[in-house]
Amino acid sequence: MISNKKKESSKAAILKRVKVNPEVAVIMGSKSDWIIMKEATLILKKFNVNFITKIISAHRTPQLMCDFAKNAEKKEMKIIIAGAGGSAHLPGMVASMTILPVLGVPIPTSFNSGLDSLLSIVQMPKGIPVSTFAVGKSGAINAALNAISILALNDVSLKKSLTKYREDLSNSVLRMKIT
Ligand code: RP5
Repeated sequence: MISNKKKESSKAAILKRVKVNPEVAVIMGSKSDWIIMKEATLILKKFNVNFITKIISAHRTPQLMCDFAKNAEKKEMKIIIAGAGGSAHLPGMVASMTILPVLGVPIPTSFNSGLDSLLSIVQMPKGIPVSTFAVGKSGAINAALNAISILALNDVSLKKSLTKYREDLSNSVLRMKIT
């Protein structure tokens, strides 16, 4: 059983972090991807990580994609989370134009629940990596948590928050009961 005092201190650990310029970009190929990608932003908000969101279509707005990818580092972005569905070339194309880590989230589609998106993002030929996550909301959440763990390498308060988050996860399982 977690005491109220403990609960409060865990909340404080997460809220303590001083906001800095956006460090994470959450981009997606279409507004239709937002229902999935929103999950990543909820996690980033929870950890008080500043981010931007942007719709960038690799095949419908290729110039916008190039401009974004080439300028992301100059704008002091540290990590790019990119969601795309179908042929899902957005994460790979963005990764080809920046050395920032690109975390790819396959969006579910009507074809085999998004297997097309998953294979497209995960099968990057050697040389240009895209870290690839599970299809759908779990992938979006884990991409955000992975971004936080990368940022936590140089951020003590984020590291504490992430450790607490893991403890809370463990505790939630320990509290599970089968009726
Ligand atoms: C991709 O095509 C997007 O990432 C989206 O998942 C998919 C469908 O886009 P809409 O037709 O809904 O705009 O570019």
